[in-house]
Amino acid sequence: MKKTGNNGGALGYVSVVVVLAGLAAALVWFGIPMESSRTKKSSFEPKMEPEALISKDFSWTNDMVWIPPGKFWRGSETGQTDERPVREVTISGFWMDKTEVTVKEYEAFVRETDYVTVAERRPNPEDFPGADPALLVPGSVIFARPSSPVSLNNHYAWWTYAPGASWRRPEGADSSISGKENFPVVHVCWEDVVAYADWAGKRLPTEAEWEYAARGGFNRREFIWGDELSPNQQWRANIWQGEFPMVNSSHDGFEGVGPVAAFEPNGYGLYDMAGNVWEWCLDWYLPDYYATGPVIDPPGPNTSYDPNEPGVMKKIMRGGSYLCDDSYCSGYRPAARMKSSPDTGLSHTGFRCVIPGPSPTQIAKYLRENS
Ligand SMILES: [Ca+2]
Ligand SMILES: [Ca+2]
Repeated sequence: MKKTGNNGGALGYVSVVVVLAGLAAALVWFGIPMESSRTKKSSFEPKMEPEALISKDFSWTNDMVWIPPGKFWRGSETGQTDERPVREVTISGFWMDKTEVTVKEYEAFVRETDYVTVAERRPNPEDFPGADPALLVPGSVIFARPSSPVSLNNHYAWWTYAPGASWRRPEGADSSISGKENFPVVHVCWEDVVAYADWAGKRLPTEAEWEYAARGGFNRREFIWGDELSPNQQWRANIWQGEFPMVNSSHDGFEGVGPVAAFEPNGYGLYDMAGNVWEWCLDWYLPDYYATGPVIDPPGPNTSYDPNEPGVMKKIMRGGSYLCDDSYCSGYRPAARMKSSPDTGLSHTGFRCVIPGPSPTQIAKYLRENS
């Protein structure tokens, strides 16, 4: 198992602002704001108390699994420096979506609310001083496999701004979601996923909750299924085989995003906690948070700092994607941390949600007393 330097981050350092600026000489970017004005500030307060759900039916539990309260060893001694120090962390129980949020689920939210995702909004010219307004069109960033060898240090070689790309057109203006209802929704930025979570009466998982759930009740394993990447030559997740970013041998059965739940679930019954698409978390990113943060239900820091891009606030995302391979990213390890600009949805980024309670025991008690 190779442990590379920080190059795995290049998959996550992409911001729509930076890519736009990198692509067109006409787009001269004089400073990256904390949050692009393409997004509006999104204050999220977890509002789901156990009592809030007691009066409703419990059919929502069908698509979620209960992650029991407990302790786990967070981080990795052998991974990146921001995965240390390894500390035992205590987590309260919560429900978690079994799968990444699907196109069908996101579509239901949009149909009911008329929500317009950030990728579908016209970029604000004030964010791009000096740019030709004609170039500022709605769109998103997609992976485009280079046709000749490229330096792994230059992620512009495989990320490109695609006008018209959005969750409805995941591969660009001419693509569609027809037949992909069971695929994870992508091209959703942090604001877009929080809007969905609010609508669904859920919230994003904290980074600690996400890792605890991903480990599936097993401690200190390299991967969520064990310590071998592909036991018996069997791939256990939709990741990248071949030579990133040019040769994708798709030995796991999927060249790009695949349908949710195509692989065996983890120990808690959660699907795709490794690979397929990255999953946004609630937390800001701080590289040294494990050394300084609390060890009981860590809520995440209240600020962000990424030494690789000091001017850009970053949110955590977890689990790796179909673009992660052993030599380059290995973001599918449960300990691997990734961060990305919250204003940017990408073709490999989605999410899933959690609900802190009530526990199955509380539900059973309620049903007993109210039947
Ligand atoms: Ca694959
Ligand atoms: Ca995933």
